[in-house]
Amino acid sequence: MEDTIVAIASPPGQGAVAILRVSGSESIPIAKRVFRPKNPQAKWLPRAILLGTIVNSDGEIMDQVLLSVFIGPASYTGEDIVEITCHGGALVTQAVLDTIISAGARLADPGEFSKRSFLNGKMDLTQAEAVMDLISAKTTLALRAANSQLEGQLGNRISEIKQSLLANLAHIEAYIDFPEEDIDPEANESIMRNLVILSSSIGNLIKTAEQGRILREGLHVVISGPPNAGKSSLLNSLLGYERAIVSDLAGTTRDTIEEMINLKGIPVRLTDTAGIREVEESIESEGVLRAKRELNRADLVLVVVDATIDKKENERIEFTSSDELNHIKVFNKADLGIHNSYKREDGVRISCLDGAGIESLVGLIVESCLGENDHFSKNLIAVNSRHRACLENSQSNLNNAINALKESVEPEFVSVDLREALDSIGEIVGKADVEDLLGEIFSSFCIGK
Ligand SMILES: Nc1nc2c(ncn2[C@@H]2O[C@H](COP(=O)(O)OP(=O)(O)OP(=O)(O)O)[C@@H](O)[C@H]2O)c(=O)[nH]1
Ligand SMILES: [Mg+2]
Repeated sequence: MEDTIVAIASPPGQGAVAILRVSGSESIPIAKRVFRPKNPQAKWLPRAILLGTIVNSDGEIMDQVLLSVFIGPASYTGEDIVEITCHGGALVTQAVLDTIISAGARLADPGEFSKRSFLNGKMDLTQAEAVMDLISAKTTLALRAANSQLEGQLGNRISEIKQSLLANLAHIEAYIDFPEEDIDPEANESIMRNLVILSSSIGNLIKTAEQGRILREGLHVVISGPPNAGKSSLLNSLLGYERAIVSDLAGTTRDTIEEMINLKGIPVRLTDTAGIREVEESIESEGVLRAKRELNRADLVLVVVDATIDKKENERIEFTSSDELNHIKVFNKADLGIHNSYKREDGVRISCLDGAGIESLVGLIVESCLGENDHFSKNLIAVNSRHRACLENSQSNLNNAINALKESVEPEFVSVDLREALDSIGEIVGKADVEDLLGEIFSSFCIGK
């Protein structure tokens, strides 16, 4: 925290401009060593933007730049920050960076700016994590969830739970401190009720973890089925361009093909696979193996069949195991007419040729991941796996406390459970002394953030 750090904050490569960030107590003295303002009278006031040149120790001009001044604590990290906007060539950016390092700054670690922001109390851990979610968001829904977390929605909910836990813990501890007072059975009842409510609020947050995973990593949808059913055609239809080779030869697709798409705000990892059948030929049989392996990793399987063929015929072409998987049955080639054997079957009738039914299929895919849970669309909270582990830990301690109260166990034991519940909740928004945890979170950030 004592070092003044510097990093290129814009992506690598060539662009109109690039941004370098310097943060720490020495950032202004360091900048003054390398920056020659065009107007020598220009003042280094908070939020001032100065025009000038960056000059190395030999007096050589590296670039003409704009320099923005932020005086702590009113800055991203809470420290003094200087942001330098230089021309966006790879070489010039590196030259400016080297000049600043020679003048006394150290190259920042990944996420070090955000880590400082957290350590200086500018944001809690959930907000710091939201910065990374925001940067990597693939769809508008993911972006909205990240923004709501950055605004502090999750942090606020956690604080409310923390406050309430603390208040109930204080009651319990009062009994420990004043053992001569008898436990008022009514107060006991009310504490128990409060704890039950808290446990269910935590449960509601845990329920958002699945959506959190989908928004961050994407829903993994695998297209599977017998050869020639139109699986690759469906991939292309959903993507909107001819990504996979389509042909009337059975066994066209061999390797799995994966593409990321945005279905109504849900990021979806869509995988096309080889048609499943018994084959001798080694390349195709490897494809079939891969296709089967992919099924085990799927969140949702689209089981595509050519519905112009008799159902018995399709089933003869060995396609099993779909019943145990989360799946949607898709009857393709509806433009040619559906075979009688499919008339009464549940599933979506589509045609990749004329696009019929594709919208309904998209609707079903989206519903399968947001379906019963309107919790998400209301408040856009979607916890990540770290939050989930803390929440589960907290809830199980809380439930122990509730059971202990029911069985009128000594208040000391109840208090221990509640303290542990409180610790796990506290870990979500962060305690500045958990170095390991911080290292783990911030190391996944990019340099300069
Ligand atoms: N009429 C009609 N033909 C379709 C439709 N969808 C696909 N086809 C045709 O069906 C044939 C097979 O399509 P593909 O998309 O290659 O089928 P696949 O399931 O990927 O086949 P494999 O990769 O061999 O397993 C092609 O000739 C497509 O043009 C459809 O909705 N209607
Ligand atoms: Mg194919």
